Amino acid sequence: MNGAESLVKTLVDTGVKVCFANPGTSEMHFVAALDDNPDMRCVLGLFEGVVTGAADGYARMTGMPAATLLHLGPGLGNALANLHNARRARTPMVNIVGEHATYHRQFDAPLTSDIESIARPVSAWVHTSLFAHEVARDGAEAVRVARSSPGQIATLILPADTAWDPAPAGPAAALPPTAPAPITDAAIEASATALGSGEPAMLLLNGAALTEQNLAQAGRIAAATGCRLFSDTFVGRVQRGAGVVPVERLPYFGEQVTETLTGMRHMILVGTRPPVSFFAYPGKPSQLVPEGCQVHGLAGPESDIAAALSELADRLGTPRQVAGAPAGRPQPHRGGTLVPEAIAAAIGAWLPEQAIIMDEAATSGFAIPTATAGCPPHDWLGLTGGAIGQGLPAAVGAAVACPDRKVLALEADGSGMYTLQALWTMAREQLDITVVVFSNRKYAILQVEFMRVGAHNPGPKAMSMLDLSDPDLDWVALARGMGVEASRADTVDAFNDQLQSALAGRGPRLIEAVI
Ligand SMILES: Cc1ncc(C[n+]2csc(CCOP(=O)(O)OP(=O)(O)O)c2C)c(N)n1
Ligand SMILES: [Mg+2]
Repeated sequence: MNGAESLVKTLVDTGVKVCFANPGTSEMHFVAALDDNPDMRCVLGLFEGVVTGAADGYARMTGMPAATLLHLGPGLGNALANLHNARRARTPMVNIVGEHATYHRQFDAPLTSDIESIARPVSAWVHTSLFAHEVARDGAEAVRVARSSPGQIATLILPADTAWDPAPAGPAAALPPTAPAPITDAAIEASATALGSGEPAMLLLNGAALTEQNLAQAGRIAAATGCRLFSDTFVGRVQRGAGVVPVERLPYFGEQVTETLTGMRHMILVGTRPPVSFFAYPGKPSQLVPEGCQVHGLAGPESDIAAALSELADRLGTPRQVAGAPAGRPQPHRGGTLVPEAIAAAIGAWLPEQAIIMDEAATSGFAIPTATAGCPPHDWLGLTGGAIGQGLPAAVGAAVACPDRKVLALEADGSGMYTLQALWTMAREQLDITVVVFSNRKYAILQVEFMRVGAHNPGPKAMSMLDLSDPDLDWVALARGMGVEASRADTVDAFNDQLQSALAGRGPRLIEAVI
């Protein structure tokens, strides 16, 4: 057995069953080892941002890390934006980054770079293997770090000779990940006192707090005390729909958050930090905890969130069960030109049971959360780190993770263009994904932000930086060129027909919604 084979076997043995890959010469022995291992699924991405975004989507849905395979510093660099999003989602992930053989580095061949420095800002753990016989143990440690609460990114750099040299001892055994941190009685007591004060209070939830089970506990707390339940604006994954305890989502703009939270006296944090404005704006506050509101840290992201919520609910003496969101679907619109509200109504009308929505719809998606609130239970994945280009790759990963569930990727046109190569992987793997591209042919949000930051009136040169027309993107041709069946809709009726047929069928489909 060589080092690469010992690593792949270790990954499989420790629960890593999928490798999203974009390989090069230095990774050839790792690629060969994948071949020998029927328990490791390999998925090719044609850009490294697709690879890491897919690994993120996969782990959000399974709770288990996928491996990525990336080519030296430049490959890792291409992958960085979606590694940033994954880090912000607290996603478990194991990156395997190929490197020149240990003895070759001194010659400064063209692909030589400081890989560890590129990896560090997005990784909780970075390590370069030095000997083939250490690779398996290093791999087990990478999986241990990735699986440690609440989920982390581990990057293992694999010099080519550590992959091809013999590793006779073979694979390494799994190492126990760090468990969620226990909750103190003092934290439960402080939160119970605040909630019992009769003053306006809220829970701010993120991470594991947004699973159906943990939301049920949060719902018990709300039923007992009248507190409101909020999530952060952008969350990795929230379970929602009929029968699930609903959460309000904090709005995007700071002043909307301030308005929403006015009068709040207690904010209890569960799996998150106090809210801050996405950007700074001249003369506007960065921190969004309202004046006079006390913040109570019940559970951090790394904490045992399930225990925190259930123990607090028990302490408050609440009923064992509370009702979730009522079932109900909107009526689809009929006739007329296509507008975002009509798209939202259609999605609400026909969203399949157990669908997975990946939301990167940006400004066009505003009506979809309300339209789908009473749909059958589904998962909602968000853009956690603000680095656009996550949606299509994460949809790939979610579909690989959950082959029996329909994935609906809601994709703004500008965001989609960063990682559109994901469409090819959808076709190659025949993934059951319906992509709706919101083709407004502009960076609409930046046109709004232009005014909000107080920049002077935009002239034609400035506006052309925020505009995607001239030429118009032809999403139908782009998708077909990568093997994905596609159609265009600019009327409500056409969109309704196309969405219904896409959701009723199986396999990848793209609808360009011209709005
Ligand atoms: C990696 C990355 N590059 C650039 C940006 C800056 N940015 C934020 S929104 C945006 C345009 C979004 O346009 P689109 O996806 O079409 O959504 P729309 O605003 O039109 O709804 C850009 C370029 C970013 N957030 N992330
Ligand atoms: Mg746009």
